[in-house]
Amino acid sequence: MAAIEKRSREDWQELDKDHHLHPFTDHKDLHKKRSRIITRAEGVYIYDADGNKILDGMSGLWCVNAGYGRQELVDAAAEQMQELPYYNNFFQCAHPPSIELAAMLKDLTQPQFNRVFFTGSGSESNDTIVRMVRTYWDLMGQPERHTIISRKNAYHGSTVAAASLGGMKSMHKQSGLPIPGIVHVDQPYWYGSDQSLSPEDFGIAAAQTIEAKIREVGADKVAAFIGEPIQGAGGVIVPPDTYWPEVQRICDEYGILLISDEVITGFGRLGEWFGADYYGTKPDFMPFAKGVTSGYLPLGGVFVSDRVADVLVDKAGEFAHGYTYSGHPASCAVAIANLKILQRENLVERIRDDIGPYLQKGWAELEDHPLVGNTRMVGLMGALELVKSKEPVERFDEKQGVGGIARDLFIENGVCLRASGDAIICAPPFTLSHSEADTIIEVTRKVLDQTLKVVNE
Ligand code: PXG
Repeated sequence: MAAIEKRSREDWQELDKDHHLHPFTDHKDLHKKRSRIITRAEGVYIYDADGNKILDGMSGLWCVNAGYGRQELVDAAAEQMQELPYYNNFFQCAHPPSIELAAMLKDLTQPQFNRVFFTGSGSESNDTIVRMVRTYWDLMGQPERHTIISRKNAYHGSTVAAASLGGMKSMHKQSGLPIPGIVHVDQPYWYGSDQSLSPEDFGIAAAQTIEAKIREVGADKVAAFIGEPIQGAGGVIVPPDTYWPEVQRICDEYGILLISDEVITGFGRLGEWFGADYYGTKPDFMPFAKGVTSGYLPLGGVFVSDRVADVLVDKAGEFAHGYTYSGHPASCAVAIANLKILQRENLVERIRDDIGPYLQKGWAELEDHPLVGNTRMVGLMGALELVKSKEPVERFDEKQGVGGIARDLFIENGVCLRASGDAIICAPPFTLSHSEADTIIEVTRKVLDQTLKVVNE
């Protein structure tokens, strides 16, 4: 018997309204129009309860990288659940899926990474890192090295520590964050600057805000710097090429740990296995989640470099931290099957050499549209910014909600993209075909025309 009752769309919407609190949602606003009920998916398409077919240009929430309908992943979960649906990795136990996955992951990463700590999500991964970073410096005899530097507009998750690492003002405001010992510097957002510097000089200057913060806090008090290789939820902020090498130089010079948050960029989205590989950094930690299972089951984790792991193993005694679902067997089995798909179908190389450049070309051409101030895309991670005027850059009034208007028009036209303010974000599954890429570009052009009409009314 099916576990899920079959009801009409209206019945589901009613139950949803009465009983379900959603993440990142204005419920009063939602209840005026009701939820869009998604019932199934196949390939790069999702289907709603009315049978509408929508091209998912966001891979769910940046995670369904291998696409929907992968029977192999379903089988991996079912087989593992029959064999061992749950057991933990606490108290001197382990199970084959977590062991096999840990060993497999090590082969995909840079040589300093030989060990992984499993969690259930990206937020839990970043909470884990806050504790590991501070424990590491305690064990190194420098307990005053406590402060973690992050960036404005960063997104590192929604738990208390992860939201503190994040630089979203609206999140901080709602619950008295950040927690002590977390400070924020500028993001490397050249298009959002006054553009008085060249992108190259701006990249260096943005990185040097980290150095200024280190001096302000005191070099002996800074523990780590965290950044997403490309900021995702904050609007796909692609840093100038000069940025990450300068960040690496600063971290090296002051001996502070570098955390590359790979929750979105990990497992291929930029056409390299990790964002750190794309930008040539050598991080000490890499939190991951999402794409490791292509979102089929929840799983996260932290790659811990030898520099830190050796100290934790040798000196920490018991590291008193862990989650019931750290390395859940079914999630690990799905991750292994998913990574095998990425390898067998050469999906990461496909992004670098084929579908990435193909979609990037069409996306860049959208810049000729009167509403589009800027386009950017690396691998299959892109954004375009809707502006009132291009030269000089003039933004729409926030209250107009132009990004939201465009997002709703996208859905009406059968493509799901996400709005972050007035930036439209695109991060489709790695399996996107050329004709599906053409559809994204054609629909985007049409939606831009329609949005312009609404704005001019
Ligand atoms: N780090 C980064 C870089 C992320 O993008 C997290 C950590 C937290 O992961 P979990 O698994 O705890 O959600 C994320 C998550 C959006 C959106 O609207 C982005 C995320 C999550 C939900 C929505 O862009 N990123």
